[in-house]
Amino acid sequence: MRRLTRWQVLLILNTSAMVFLAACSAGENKNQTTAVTTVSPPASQTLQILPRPQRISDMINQRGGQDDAKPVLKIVAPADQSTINGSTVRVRLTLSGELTGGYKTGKDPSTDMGNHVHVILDNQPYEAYYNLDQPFELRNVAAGKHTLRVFPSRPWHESYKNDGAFQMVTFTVTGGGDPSKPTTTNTGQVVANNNASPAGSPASPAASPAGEGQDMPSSTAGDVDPTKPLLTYSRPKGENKGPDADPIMIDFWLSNAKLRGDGGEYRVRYIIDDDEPRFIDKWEPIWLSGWTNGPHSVRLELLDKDDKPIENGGYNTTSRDITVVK
Ligand SMILES: [Cu+2]
Repeated sequence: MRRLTRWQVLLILNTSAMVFLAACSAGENKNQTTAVTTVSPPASQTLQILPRPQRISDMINQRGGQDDAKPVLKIVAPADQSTINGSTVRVRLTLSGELTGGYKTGKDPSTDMGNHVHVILDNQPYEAYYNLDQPFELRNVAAGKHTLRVFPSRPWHESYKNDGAFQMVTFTVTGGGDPSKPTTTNTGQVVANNNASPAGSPASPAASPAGEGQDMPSSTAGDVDPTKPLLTYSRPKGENKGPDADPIMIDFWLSNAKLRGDGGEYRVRYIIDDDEPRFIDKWEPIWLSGWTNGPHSVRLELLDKDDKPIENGGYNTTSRDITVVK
């Protein structure tokens, strides 16, 4: 069945309210005037896929072959299947592989950009890790089982998709942090707010106008099988402004699944706000243009050959609340 758009739902609700109010005023409330608020339709948004923006092609050209690098990550800590006492998890990564064009991670102080690693606790929005020589810690991690996923990304947050780029471990925290406080990194970035409903529930764009950092659930691992098809949501997240506001890149990591356009049988479905679902059949980023200012939701789902969502610990269907600031 076709999904109703937000506007259609509003229209139905508004129409029912008017019928109800009319019925009331026909009865005992004859003398009472009732103001019926007219709901304005949201500013129209028609998204279209654009080719890779010129400013990014320019960056690729200036990077001297770094985009052909095949960076391979290793999660040294936490060790897979390890148990950590206390609530601080130290993350240590090493980088190897074909580091062509002088590829290295780190922020260029003049542009505040650079190659970096996306670090994902459970199924939270990623945190960026630029200088792998500096410590990276997750603090106030909740007691229980967790997953950590990492992969290298370009300065504009597009992931490297070569073999060995993506790594994942599962670990258990005993003791754990204070559940009334957020989980943060050692630099104070909030990784999980520990204050909302469980992960995996489709996000409503109105629920979290400030986007990322507002409504993040208490974080523990999904029951993920690392040998099964797995979609890892990467971009977009949080606030998207300036040149990142339009077009906005959708990017994800795929493990154990090849998309139809790449000779496999899987596909990725994406739903922006409550619009019609659309599909991605090649594993590469897409750039979507035409966003209206304000809050939006982006949902990615991994589908099998029958277009059915593939369950894997809840990670294969992920919604993020984002904000567009133009
Ligand atoms: Cu990034």
